[in-house]
Amino acid sequence: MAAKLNQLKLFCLSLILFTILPLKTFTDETDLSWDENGYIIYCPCMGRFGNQADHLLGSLAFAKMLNRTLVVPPWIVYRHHAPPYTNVHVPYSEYFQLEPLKQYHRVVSLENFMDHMAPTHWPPGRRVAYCFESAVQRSSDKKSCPMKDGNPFGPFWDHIGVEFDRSVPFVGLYFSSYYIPHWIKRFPPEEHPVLALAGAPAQFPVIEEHLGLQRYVVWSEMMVEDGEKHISTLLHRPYVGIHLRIGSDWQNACKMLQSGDAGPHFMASPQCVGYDRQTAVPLTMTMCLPDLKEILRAVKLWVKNIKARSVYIATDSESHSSDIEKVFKGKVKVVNVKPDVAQLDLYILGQADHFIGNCVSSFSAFVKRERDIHGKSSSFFGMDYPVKKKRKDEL
Ligand code: GFB
Repeated sequence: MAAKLNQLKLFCLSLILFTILPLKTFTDETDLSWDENGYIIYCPCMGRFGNQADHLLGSLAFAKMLNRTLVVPPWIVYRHHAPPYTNVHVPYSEYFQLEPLKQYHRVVSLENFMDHMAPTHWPPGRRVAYCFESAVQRSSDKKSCPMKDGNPFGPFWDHIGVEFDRSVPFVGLYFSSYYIPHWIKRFPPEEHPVLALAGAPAQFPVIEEHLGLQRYVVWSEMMVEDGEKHISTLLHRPYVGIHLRIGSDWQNACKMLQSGDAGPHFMASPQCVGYDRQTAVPLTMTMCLPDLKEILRAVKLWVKNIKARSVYIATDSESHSSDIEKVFKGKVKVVNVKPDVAQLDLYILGQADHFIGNCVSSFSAFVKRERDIHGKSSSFFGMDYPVKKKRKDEL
């Protein structure tokens, strides 16, 4: 009997060793074997999280069109007001899973690329920078791509220990699908295996065609665990999630609307005014910078609409939580966490039963895209007005 049991154990062990483990190794090797079609590596050097996320979607699409592997950069987090008082480079996989991106296109994390591929295939001495000719003109020596000029450019490449050996400027090439044949002709992978770019090969905000790529941006297990813990301990469903982008940097940005310097397309605004400039609805100051009256109006409307029992406030500055509490006379729980990691706010907003965002903010846009993918309802401050009650004779 004991001998039979041992035989069975041996059989199970061999099954694991010869079938499951090789599969795992295969996955890892595929990730780390050199792609002859070449790579795209870039610095997510424009804006903060929402801007970087928009750029990631466009870059993914660009890499797929060029049939090159995308080297997924870390998130650049600007921690200048709190320790460590500098830029922090957070690996993509800390907030999101890398695997789901691969359902769309070949990717490798920057960390893996530098540790396992760069030493052999992109070693010091062979590191070429690619940039627009106009950027070269702006550089101090007027000869090379200004890959490391200023913050966050310098610290980004420094943190992975990259110095560039030479520059290849280009003209007449842009990042839209129209130019793909030109890119392929100009930079064949045999001669240009790694296209290292100073910024994302993408437009901001993300173009309408690429909004759906958000489905491949899937939260990491750690973020889900943390987010769900906060939701279950602090909130009662249904809950309305709101994003208040009202801090001083934002007030300054919205002033451009007052001065008439911005059209309807201002930062992330195509998400609510429409992507077509010809038909875009006007962008108002209340949409960019809702005042307390507008905040209370929208929250009241949506709490009533979905019979919410809680309101979750994500904010870049003031929460207005006591004003909101007063409106509901203690009948609705109002929660504001002010997390150290902004992505926790994003997660909780993404899971809300209704979301009210800021149309102009790419932080809100991230939430809106994610909710659209999952068929969840969203609205924007300054846009949805209470539906007029129909008179009885209209019914
Ligand atoms: O995400 P983001 O690019 O959106 O940048 P915008 C705003 C940053 O502010 C976020 C913090 O990444 C967060 O770090 N932040 C904003 C918040 N709202 C919240 C919030 O509700 N909760 C938490 N925890 N943090 C652009 C910037 O911002 O605005 C540009 O990327 C520039 O650099 C421009 O400042 C004016 O599109 O709103």
